[in-house]
Amino acid sequence: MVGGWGMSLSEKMFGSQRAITIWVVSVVFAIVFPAYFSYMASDADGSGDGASGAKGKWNVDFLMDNITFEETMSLNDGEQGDFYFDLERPEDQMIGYVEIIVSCNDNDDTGPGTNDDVDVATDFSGVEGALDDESGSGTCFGDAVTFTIQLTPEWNGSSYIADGVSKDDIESKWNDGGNGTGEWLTSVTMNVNTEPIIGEINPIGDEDEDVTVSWRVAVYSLEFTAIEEEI
Ligand SMILES: [Ca+2]
Ligand SMILES: [Ca+2]
Repeated sequence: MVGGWGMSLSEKMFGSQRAITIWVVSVVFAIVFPAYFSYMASDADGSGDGASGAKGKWNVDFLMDNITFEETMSLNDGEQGDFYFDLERPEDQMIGYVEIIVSCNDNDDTGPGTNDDVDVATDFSGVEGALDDESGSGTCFGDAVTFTIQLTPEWNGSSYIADGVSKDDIESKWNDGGNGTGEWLTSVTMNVNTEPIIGEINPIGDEDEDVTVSWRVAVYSLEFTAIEEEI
């Protein structure tokens, strides 16, 4: 006979040793992989019925917004100005941090050593949560003093991927603990510096400066989605 018709049954099916090897490997894959997939599936289901306690892989994101407020006062040399900002609980949002910027810009005189400066101290006793007070000094040449007070620990608004944690774990991590509302009192004492007063050349000198205290409250709500594992 001619061609393939003369081959044995095994020769027809497998053709060669190499073909047999491919067959065996294929059969192993056909058995092992469905078993692997069903094991993985039952493992994922078994840890919590898809409820909030189930551990998984999540894409964690934040919807962010700012609450801002500012007030400006003119202060004389040695005068203290008390700046008040009352923060109410934002609806359905957490407080990430509060940034306080004290700014002033003295352009009344230009000689060396004539730039006004400020001493700043806070009183957060009216704010919910046991916050440490801040203090600092700076020159009236733009932003003189900046404080950042963290309310949600570690929060900076960056999205990330969390693996091996539950929905509950993520929600409890990103939480301001109900802190941050209330009166964010910031007191500024002005130090006016001026050129020497010499008769008609500089009859009055620099007497005061405008100071602005601005608060920026970074608020957010949590947004996360489960990531499908690609196998
Ligand atoms: Ca000055
Ligand atoms: Ca001034």
